[in-house]
Amino acid sequence: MTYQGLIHRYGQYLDLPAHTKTISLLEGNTPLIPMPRLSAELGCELFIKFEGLNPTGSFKDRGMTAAISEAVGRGAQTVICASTGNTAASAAAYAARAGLRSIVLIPEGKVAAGKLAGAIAYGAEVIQIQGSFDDALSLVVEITQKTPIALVNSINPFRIEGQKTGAFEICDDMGSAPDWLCLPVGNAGNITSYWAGFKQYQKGLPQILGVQAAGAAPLVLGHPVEKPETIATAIRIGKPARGEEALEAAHESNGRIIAVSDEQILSTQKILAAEGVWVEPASAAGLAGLLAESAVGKFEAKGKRVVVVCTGHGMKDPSIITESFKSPKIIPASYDALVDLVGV
Ligand code: AN7
Repeated sequence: MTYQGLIHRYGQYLDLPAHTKTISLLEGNTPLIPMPRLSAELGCELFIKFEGLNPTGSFKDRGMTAAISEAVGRGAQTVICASTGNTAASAAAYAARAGLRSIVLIPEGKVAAGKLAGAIAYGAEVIQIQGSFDDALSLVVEITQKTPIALVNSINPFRIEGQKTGAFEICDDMGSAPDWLCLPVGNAGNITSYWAGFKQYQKGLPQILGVQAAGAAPLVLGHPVEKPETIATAIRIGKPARGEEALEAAHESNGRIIAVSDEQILSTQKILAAEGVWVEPASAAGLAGLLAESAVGKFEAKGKRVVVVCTGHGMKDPSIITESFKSPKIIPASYDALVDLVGV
């Protein structure tokens, strides 16, 4: 039978109410890509779980199929979220599919072009907030407490249920859990979901390396960050809603949460692209963290199977690339000019 999406495949493992009415775009089922050159360099067996290949280009679709399916089944007519961009695009797509109105609040001027375009294309009402993601999240929490609008941020428990499927897929593909799982941490829904998923699936437990951007690293600093700043706008979050659970996941798994600089994030984005895997900046954070740990001898690589979750596609944030690279050269439409330039 052809693939029918995550609720169809893993619904029996997800704690969703009986009224849930499946809304799917055939999300999930993303590839676990072997990385032979990086494996050789690091001395471990490294795989990328490429979540950028979900229908709206990020891992958010795993949680959104569950959250929107529950919301529509309970009769919700409008959904809302705060977002650094990917949640907005995903909520907009699944709401459109379900025939719901969607409203998304984003921090003014801090959302990557591909995400904003997606949210608009799928028909969301996009509202820019003169403030941070954290300010936007407070607003959507308040409005959903006082009105029938449904909240689809990862505070919504069904988002976590759906996102557990990332862990299930990895276990199914590898036969058991890897030794390490590395991933970026922003609002901390994904790390919470993966840990819950691995615990539930009982195919072994990885150590978890959660990675924040240095300018937005509340879980490393141990306190909220009032004015988070990073080029990785997806994880430009100063007060993670599930911060406690993220710290618990790191602790219980005998792992840790660390921070990497924007320079490390951008150089790792290039390393991945040089392997044919183009991810958005935030999505390079997991590997950036692993490389940093390895460089200072804190990563015991030998014989280890490591999965790095790359959460969003590079096409989400094209300007990061075009701004930092020289524009393509321009020549006349002539063979001689081409041969001259190519130098053959
Ligand atoms: C590519 O879209 O918070 O720790 O509003 O887009 O579960 O928040 C996005 C987060 C990592 C962090 N990678 O995941 C949003 C939003 C990418 C992301 C994260 C996000 P969480």
